[in-house]
Amino acid sequence: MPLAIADAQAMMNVINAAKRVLVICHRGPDGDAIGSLLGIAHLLEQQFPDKKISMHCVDSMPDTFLYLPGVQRVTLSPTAETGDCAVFVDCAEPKLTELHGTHPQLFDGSVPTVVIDHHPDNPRFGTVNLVVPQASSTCEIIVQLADLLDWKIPSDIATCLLTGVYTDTGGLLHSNTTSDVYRTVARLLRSGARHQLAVTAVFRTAKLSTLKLWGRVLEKITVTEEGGAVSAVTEGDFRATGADYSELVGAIDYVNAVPGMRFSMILSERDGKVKGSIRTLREDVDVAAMAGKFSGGGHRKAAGFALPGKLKPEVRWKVVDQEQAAAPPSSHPQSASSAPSSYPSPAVSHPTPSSSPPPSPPPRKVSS
Ligand SMILES: [Mn+2]
Repeated sequence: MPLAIADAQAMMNVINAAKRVLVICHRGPDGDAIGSLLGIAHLLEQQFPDKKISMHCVDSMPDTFLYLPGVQRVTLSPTAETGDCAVFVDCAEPKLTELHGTHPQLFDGSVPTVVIDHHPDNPRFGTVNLVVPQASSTCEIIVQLADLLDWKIPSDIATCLLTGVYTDTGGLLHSNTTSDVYRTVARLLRSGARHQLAVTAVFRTAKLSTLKLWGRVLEKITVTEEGGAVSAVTEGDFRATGADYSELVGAIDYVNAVPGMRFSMILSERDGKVKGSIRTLREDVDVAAMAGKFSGGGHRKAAGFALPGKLKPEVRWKVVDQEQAAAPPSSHPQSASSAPSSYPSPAVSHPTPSSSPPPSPPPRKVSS
């Protein structure tokens, strides 16, 4: 269901009644969070020149997005005053802002708020909620909003909004890339969005440390008996490559590219925990259920978990008799078909979290 004009008008009533507008996105901001933060803030400045519009995020902006016009104006936590209103973008729930503890007035109804989001499980925590689960991204909703209200989208704002559509659809490759997404992209390009700027920064730029870390991930891929492509990175890998944890994001797509797998997984060690990211391309595999076994969660095709512990690599050797070793190649990718017939066939198991079962960690959802 597209955005309703009544919702757009309800948002206008909140903004009209306020002196200042605090626009807020979630912690650990991605392209959609930052694109929608800048996009709606700039649109509001254009439409309400007499109001003070400020942009906030508890985390600083990642280098990848420093090309976005106006990004340097984003500041950390806001100071909420009487007469303010707040607009939350791309926030699936209050705690993702990290302001729920420090700024209760933004969540208890004292300050009127507008929530613009596309996450289906958004609890609609605003005074006015523009929640459109069918939208690929929050930026796509903001384009709809601007068109409903007959607001112009100048080139700089179009570049911000296009960035969010690109990043949340993985460069128009994910299954959420509907015909509406293509229409939105065409509309933004007509408005002068600088798409090569976005493509180069988001999809064609990687730090040396990131490439080195990904090299380790790719080198260590093993195929498990259950049909999983699994890799793992240790604290030592992070130290040796100089990469931080955030640089692992995206590597899973390469592990997931091994043909014929039921699922793919990257295990990573961080701060005494082992984090797992799981993906699948198959309809008949539910990785959220797999992650659930380790107190994690997520979606059917992308999920994750975190367990206390460390990674312990393990090598398994299997002794087979001559007849078996000489048998024609089986369908199993680890069969020793090319080994001389009298050799034992090596089967390398994937590294597994080596800790004893954790003292039942509280159920949590690990974003994937
Ligand atoms: Mn989003």
